[in-house]
Amino acid sequence: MDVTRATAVLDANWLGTSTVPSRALYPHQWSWDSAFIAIGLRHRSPARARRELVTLFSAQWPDGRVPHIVFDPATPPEAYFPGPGFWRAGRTSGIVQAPVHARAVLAVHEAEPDRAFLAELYPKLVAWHEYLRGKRDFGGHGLAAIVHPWESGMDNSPAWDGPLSRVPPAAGFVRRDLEHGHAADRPSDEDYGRYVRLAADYRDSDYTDGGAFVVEDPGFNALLADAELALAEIAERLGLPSDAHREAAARVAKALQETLWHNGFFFARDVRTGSLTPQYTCAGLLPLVLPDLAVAPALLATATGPRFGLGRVHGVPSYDLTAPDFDPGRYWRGPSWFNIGWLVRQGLLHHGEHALAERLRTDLLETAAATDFAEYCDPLTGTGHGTRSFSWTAAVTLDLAQ
Ligand code: 9WN
Repeated sequence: MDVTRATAVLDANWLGTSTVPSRALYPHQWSWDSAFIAIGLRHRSPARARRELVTLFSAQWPDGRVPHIVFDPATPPEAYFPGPGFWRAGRTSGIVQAPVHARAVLAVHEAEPDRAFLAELYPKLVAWHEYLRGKRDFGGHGLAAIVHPWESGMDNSPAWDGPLSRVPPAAGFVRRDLEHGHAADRPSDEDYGRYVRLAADYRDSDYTDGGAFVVEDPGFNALLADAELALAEIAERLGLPSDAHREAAARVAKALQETLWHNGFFFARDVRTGSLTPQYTCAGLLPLVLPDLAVAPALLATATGPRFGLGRVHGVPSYDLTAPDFDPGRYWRGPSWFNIGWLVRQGLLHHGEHALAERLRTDLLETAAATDFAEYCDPLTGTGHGTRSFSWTAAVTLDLAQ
């Protein structure tokens, strides 16, 4: 029943060669959304899941970056801001999102083996990871830096408040998101002004220089290390050498540990000041996806403690439940997101926490169905927030229902 409804959500959001996260709020293809969508879709239509990823990588830039948005030419430009006219980068945006794609490609192949698909995507994934580990190593010690909060996928995370405070907000633009979402569930106007300023500055540097916001995010880098491990498996399935990928994964994981681990948690680092941002956010839990994480017991203690309440709340809160500015309904400043729940569950399975993983799985399935596949939910009550019929919430349902 829930599987039927989740499938219907993905069918309704399918554009013909890719899936929109949401018809009204996000009417184009988004990078990390497509990876989660493919992970769910593979159970209903492996062919469509392959197409989703092939379409995304058809928009890869010559320097290897995979853009965070691929614009749908049939959608009016005013439907989403900032649109193609703002980015001036052809049919894409110019920033990136977290590299969950190798994991998705491998998962899709496992659902229905297809050597041609793997062979087509492998060199593209290699170029993508090389871009991140090379050109994005602004800090110079082996971590990929993000240059915009949108790149983290956790736009208004409290961890960005410090670095963002250096960015003067832009004015003179119209927020399209507020036509489809409640203002209380979305980032503030001031934050939006800063996002627009940063994106314009990056665009004006021809998408090369980091500006005022250059941050090493533990979530982004944990997913990069995991992606290299997935790429090693893809190489092995193709009969190619895989050592370089495993070594790359180990280097990123080591840098993560040495640079971002502090007092039992992973924090983001502001490259411009050299300091760790002090907020406990769900990005700091994502290193749990790495099977060889020596600090997993300490991190699990934080995950199950009062700050995240894992097992006693709905999903995985995006922000510290004990922080004075925790907000259960506002975007990445408190609510639980279903893709993060899916990733943390993978981590729990890696580290032998089977009972907790099962509790999380059941809760994610129930909450997704009860909220009509909401974009995010209140961790304390399970009430849905944001848009409904959200693609990755439906996709995560399809995968967890297996
Ligand atoms: C900006 C599409 C995307 C997700 C992000 C989420 C939100 C966009 C926005 O929607 O960001 O990229 O307009 O707010 O934060 O994680 O990929 O679903």
